Amino acid sequence: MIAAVDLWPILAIVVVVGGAGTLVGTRRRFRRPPAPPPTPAPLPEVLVTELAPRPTIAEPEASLAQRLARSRGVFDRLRGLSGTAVDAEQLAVVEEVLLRSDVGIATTDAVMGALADGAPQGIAATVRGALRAALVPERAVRTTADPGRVAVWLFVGVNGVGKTTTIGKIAARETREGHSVVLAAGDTFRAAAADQLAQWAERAGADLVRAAEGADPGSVVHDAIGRAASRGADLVLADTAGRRASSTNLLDELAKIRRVADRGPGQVVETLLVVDATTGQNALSQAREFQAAAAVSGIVLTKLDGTARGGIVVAIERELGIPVKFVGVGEGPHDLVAFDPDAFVDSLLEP
Ligand SMILES: Nc1nc2c(ncn2[C@@H]2O[C@H](COP(=O)(O)OP(=O)(O)OP(=O)(O)O)[C@@H](O)[C@H]2O)c(=O)[nH]1
Ligand SMILES: [Mg+2]
Repeated sequence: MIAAVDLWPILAIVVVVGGAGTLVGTRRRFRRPPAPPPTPAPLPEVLVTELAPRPTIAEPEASLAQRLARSRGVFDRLRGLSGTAVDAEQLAVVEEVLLRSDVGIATTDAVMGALADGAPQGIAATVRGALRAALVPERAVRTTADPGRVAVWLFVGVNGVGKTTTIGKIAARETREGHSVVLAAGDTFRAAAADQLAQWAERAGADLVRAAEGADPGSVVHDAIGRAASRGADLVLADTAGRRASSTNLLDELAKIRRVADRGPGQVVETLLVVDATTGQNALSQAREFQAAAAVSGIVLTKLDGTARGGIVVAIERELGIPVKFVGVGEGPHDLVAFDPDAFVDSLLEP
């Protein structure tokens, strides 16, 4: 009782002070002029997206032969040929199949030459051997740079061939293997290109360096390399625009990006030309043009799932000597295959 009475003065002070506080707060609230709209902070030259947590992606189930079903379909008649003595009718079938599959005239002639003396192992096996011989022997993919430098892969190619999608797939593949990857949104030609790459970065759990539309692509790549170096990341994958006023401008721009990427800590260890297999011989002429100007170290042949002309792989390798390093077989993160010539030829010719 005595204790309760003693507390009264303290309670009274608390009530008075609290009430006054509320009153002041209320009056302030009523008096405050409407707040001016916040001025947006200026965008930094280069925006950086933090590393996203790595999602789990289900493994694909389809075999290469299933993914290349259309191209394999063209070889149905050839696989059906039997016997070891090759007659004129069979030769005509082989020739037609090879030309339809887009392996090119030079390879078709080479295969016909191989069949001229008969096919002791069978026609399909002989064709298999001749196609295999037309493919380049060396196709190592370099993922590491010299000590103290950052490995950069530069992706080049005309618009719509699948550069950004391929970068997304490779980022997913690399992060799955425990590597840290920085994506450089070097296609500053349109804002949507960086948004598309940002989606892939999130999906793959990769870092992204991007800039506003119209920014200098070289500076984006430069900043991505700086970021990779400071974080000790394993690989920078640099996207580039497929569009410019002319192909000369496009190739000049790529040369500039390459110079920047190959300076300081950066080292371009792969320049991958992305070409769309569904464009057939057009892919070949693009490869020829870029090869001369962009020091291409390998080709990514996309959309092989969507064409019956898978033989274009052989045409590119035989006629240009550039190794196909990856093939795209769909639009998902798993739909990229490191090109294996034996598996490829088998997928067309094995029973
Ligand atoms: N079926 C199939 N579609 C693919 C493959 N690779 C890419 N694509 C699709 O092709 C379209 C173009 O791909 P992008 O990656 O945007 O091409 P890009 O070269 O970056 O194009 P630009 O940015 O305009 O230069 C998209 O719809 C992709 O999903 C593939 O291997 N198979
Ligand atoms: Mg793109």
